[in-house]
Amino acid sequence: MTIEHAPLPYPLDGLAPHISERTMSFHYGRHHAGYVASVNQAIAGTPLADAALEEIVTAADVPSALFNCAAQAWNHAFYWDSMSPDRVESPSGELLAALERSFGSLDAFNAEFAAAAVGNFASGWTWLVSGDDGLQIVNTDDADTPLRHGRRALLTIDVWEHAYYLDYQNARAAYVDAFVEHLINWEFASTNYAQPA
Ligand code: MN3
Repeated sequence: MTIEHAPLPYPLDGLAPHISERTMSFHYGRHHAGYVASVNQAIAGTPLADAALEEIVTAADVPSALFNCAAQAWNHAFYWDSMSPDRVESPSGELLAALERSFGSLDAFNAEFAAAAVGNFASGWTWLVSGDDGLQIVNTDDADTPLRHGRRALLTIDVWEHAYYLDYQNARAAYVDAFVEHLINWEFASTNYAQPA
């Protein structure tokens, strides 16, 4: 069994003009595909050969090449699902209430999430996660992922330069604004929030 490079949940040009078809063809078609291929190469003939991707991410030594490619494979699939061409304006009632408890309001969350993503001084990721103490915004470096820290991810944005450089060059803030204003898939985040612990 091998790890699947799952199809995108929308066409390559589905997120345009906010994220171009060209960016998606490199990001999904080359970067993400490369991580998936590296995982499959690394697990072949090992005890993890038949494991699910989540198991590989949590079983891999950190740091290790296997962790890096497995976590990046998982993170990217989660990122594609975190966006939608059809703007889903707001979270479910339960998630909205949780966001209001933790951040004050949806607008305050949006501003705090954008500031964290712009300020993440790394090739990394910015996440909305849920845990025992409510909702939090978390930045991770490189391939690091909430899966490894026992936190449930609800939403993520990739802030590695390859995610935005073709469309926005060094203007990460413009990419982050487009994500927050036009691309967040609140239905996906709400479904993740509603899952039993
Ligand atoms: Mn990426």
